[in-house]
Amino acid sequence: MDPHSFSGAADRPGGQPAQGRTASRVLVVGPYRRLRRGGADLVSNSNDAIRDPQARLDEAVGLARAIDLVVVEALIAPLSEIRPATYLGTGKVEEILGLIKAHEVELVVMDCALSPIQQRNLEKEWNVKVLDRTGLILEIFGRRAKTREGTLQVELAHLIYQRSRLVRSWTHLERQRGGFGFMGGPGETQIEADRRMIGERITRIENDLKKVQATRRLHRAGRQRVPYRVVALVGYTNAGKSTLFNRLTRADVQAADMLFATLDPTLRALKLPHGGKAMISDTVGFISDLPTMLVAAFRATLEEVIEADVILHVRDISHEDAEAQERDVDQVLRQLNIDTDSGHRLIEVWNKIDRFSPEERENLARIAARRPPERPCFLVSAETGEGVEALLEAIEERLAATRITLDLRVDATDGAGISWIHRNSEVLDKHLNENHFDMVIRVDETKRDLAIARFGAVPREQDD
Ligand SMILES: Nc1nc2c(ncn2[C@@H]2O[C@H](COP(=O)(O)OP(=O)(O)OP(=O)(O)O)[C@@H](O)[C@H]2O)c(=O)[nH]1
Ligand SMILES: [Mg+2]
Repeated sequence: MDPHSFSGAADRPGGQPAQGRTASRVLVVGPYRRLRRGGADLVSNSNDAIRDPQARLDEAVGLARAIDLVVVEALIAPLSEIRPATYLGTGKVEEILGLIKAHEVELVVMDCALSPIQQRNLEKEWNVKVLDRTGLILEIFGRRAKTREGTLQVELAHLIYQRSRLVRSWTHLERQRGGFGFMGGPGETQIEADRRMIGERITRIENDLKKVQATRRLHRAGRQRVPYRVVALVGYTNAGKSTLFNRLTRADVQAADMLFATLDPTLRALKLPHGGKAMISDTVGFISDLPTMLVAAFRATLEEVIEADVILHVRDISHEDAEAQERDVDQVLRQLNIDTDSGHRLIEVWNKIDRFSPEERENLARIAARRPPERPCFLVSAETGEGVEALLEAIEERLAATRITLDLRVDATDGAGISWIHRNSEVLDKHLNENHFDMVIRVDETKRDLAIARFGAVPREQDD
């Protein structure tokens, strides 16, 4: 059975076929809390980033469209408080019921995180399937995954989500929809069996994942022996990472005006202006309120980012929510234990500057110039190529600067230590003196403290 199938609309009239499936008619609801700031209506997400409610709703509509749902109506439902039973107040629930009937809606997307009980109650009230933001994002990822690892990771996230939502309350929705996707909830009698089955599948997938990841780690180890540096692209979905990736490598990965166009990581060679070489990786985009289970499931894929020498944070600087998006990306990076404050690995790329007038660009350039040197940013247009050369120069400079030369002494019998050194550094010089080696090594800044802690290594002067 297709684990990501959803079949809520398969037998209903009015849906349009899309890629062999029947597209559901969808109503998108943005139940946003009101925040009054400076006279304007704004909303906040779990990250307390302030957003324009319409932009937030547009994003939710974009997410629904990303899996070919037909959005027949989208509305903001301003909230003063969250109701435990139905999330929305009774009046809103009634009003939406009217819309559902009028537009023959088959699925409601609630752009928030619903508890299983709230989801069930709303489904009962409206007699249609209800999907929350997490569910929708999981559904998209399910459609996008192409590699074996990507598929397994998404499936794992799905199962963990499903397990968390198995409650004894689904009597109204039988297994009629079938499928393993969470768009059809299990019937009550099925719960115990489902829980056991999900548990078993989780174990099996975790084992499969370990195998796939072990293979990938071998490849990476092979690459590290040739000490290639890695540049990783991160950023909000649709910021232009793949477009920049293509521009930098002359590759041809899919870039599209679509949320989560990229899911599986791609790695290519990157030639730098002064003969330097690195690998560059394009990865999945982030989004506001990205389910933590997805970040966890993708952790291994994001290893390229975690271990990268330079991280390019690509931002759509022309987006009205650019600041909120930046905070969301920072939050995910922190979840991956990437220090966003010290910034010695991070370069911000302010993309899509072609959308600005010359005056606006000058203004942006002034703001950029005022940033502290350890938090640099570059104005580029991945589309036209403007500013890309300067960015490449900066990457090369950064890669050179992060290599540090160290002197150290290691016991000749310390096999593990010597092997660590060879794996993690360039050995410039090595002498056997009685029972120890004196070595001169060059390491990335990220490995410096480890080398000092483990071997008492001493950094050389910078001009060495
Ligand atoms: N005007 C303009 N549009 C751009 C620029 N860079 C990217 N775009 C457009 O922005 C959209 C998203 O670009 P992608 O490169 O797919 O974005 P991404 O960050 O890879 O997105 P995901 O893979 O979905 O996370 C596409 O329609 C691009 O053509 C730019 O510099 N200027
Ligand atoms: Mg992409």
